[in-house]
Amino acid sequence: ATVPAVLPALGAAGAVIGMPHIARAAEFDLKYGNNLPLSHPLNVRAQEAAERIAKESNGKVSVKIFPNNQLGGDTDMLSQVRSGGLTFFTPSALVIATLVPVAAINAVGFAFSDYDQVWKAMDGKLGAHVREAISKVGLYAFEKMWDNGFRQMTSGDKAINSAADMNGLKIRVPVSPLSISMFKGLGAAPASLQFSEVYSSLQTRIVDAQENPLPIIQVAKLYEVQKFCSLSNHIWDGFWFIANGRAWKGLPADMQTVVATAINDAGMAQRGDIKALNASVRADLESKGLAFNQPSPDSFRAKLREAGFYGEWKGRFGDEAWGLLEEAVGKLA
Ligand code: X2X
Repeated sequence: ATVPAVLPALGAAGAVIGMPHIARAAEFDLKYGNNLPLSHPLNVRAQEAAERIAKESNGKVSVKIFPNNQLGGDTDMLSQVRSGGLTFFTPSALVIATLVPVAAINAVGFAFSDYDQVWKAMDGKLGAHVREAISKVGLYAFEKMWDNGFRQMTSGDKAINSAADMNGLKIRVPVSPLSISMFKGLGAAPASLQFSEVYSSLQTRIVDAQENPLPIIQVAKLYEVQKFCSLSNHIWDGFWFIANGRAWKGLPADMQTVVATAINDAGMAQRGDIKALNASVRADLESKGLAFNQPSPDSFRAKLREAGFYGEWKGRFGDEAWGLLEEAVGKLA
């Protein structure tokens, strides 16, 4: 190779004229971990947000995504985002509640009846109350919650038509005190397992049932290891997009704006994706062999009341949060 006798002149921005553009290392290398397969709308929209952030920050901020429990399960990622090993994480409200108990308030059984109620509450006073509680443990929660969906039950041996069918049912639930309490109240035998273990625990029959929104049942292929799906709509669940507090404060204000705008906009688009999927995914799952039924919520609600579920959780969440929930959905207990 020949060495040029005269080095090319440096341009104003420091780029070498006549040389191919060499990507500079970002000033802020941020890591985002989550528990869902790449094909889930959460990952599709997060990838778009990462590209927008790179562009609008002129390459200063880079967000690298670790999907599908690559960095460990929810419990591991929650401790990583607290320590700063991870910058961003999207725990379900059920899961971040192990750290911030009031965050599970949206998951009270059969509280929300539709998405109008959900977004009015979570984009309004109830969501603000939870974000405030999240900030007290050194985490920053972006304004717009992302959608997981209304949770439905699947089972392997028999369809769940009423609360009576849940007696003794071994059902996997997330690592969430509220989920355990609710399914015990329904007479089932719930087991907390991280999402990374759900498919194999159903396959090996450690548990016989699980509960998740339809888009997750689809992308995680749970129809391969379950036969029945009961459209119970028992919990509305969403993901809080959270950041390590120190890392967040370490970003200059203009970069915070770029990141927050991209993430909140992506969250809004992701809500639309789940809405569209909700309309189409049942037919797809039926074609894959899952048998659907739609039980009335009455027997489930009655069983939960009888078990003292609502009274207990009103006490645990406190009057202020419970009042905000009831403002959104009507009287519960
Ligand atoms: O673990 C689950 O079931 C999931 C994917 O819905 C949550 O993140 C709570």
